[in-house]
Amino acid sequence: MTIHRRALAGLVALGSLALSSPLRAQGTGVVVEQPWARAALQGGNGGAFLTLRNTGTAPDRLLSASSPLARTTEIHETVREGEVMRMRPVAAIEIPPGGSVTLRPGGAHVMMTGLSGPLRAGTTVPLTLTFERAGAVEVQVAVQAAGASAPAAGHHAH
Ligand SMILES: [Cu+2]
Repeated sequence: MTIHRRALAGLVALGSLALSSPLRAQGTGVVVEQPWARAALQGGNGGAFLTLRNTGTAPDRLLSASSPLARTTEIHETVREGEVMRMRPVAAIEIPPGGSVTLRPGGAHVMMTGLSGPLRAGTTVPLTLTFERAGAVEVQVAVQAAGASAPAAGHHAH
């Protein structure tokens, strides 16, 4: 009986450790596909778009983003208010296990504001995405022309 209790207590302790650990737990994983952004001017704002694929077995959530090029980086959604479309920050974007979510122009996106340098078409900018379970994932975002509406064909970021 005592042995059983100890084993159980050990399991409970392990369980809570796994929950609070910043390290990647088994069964988690988010793949970031086709990150891209529109060209933007120094001092201005730039939107970044990408597909988040959850290869894990539990839901995960994109909690925050950051880029060394931007003063602030937020996760935005686009909502209709009467006749106008407005952007507003969201706390998180949930990605179901085995599913994917695409951030695209006119929808949810990563908003980089106060750019310390221009986003030039043909270059890449680093972006770190932080997930509740998968932790921090750094990607290189391919900058396209200012009027682009989709990622360049054939471009895959790893
Ligand atoms: Cu925005």
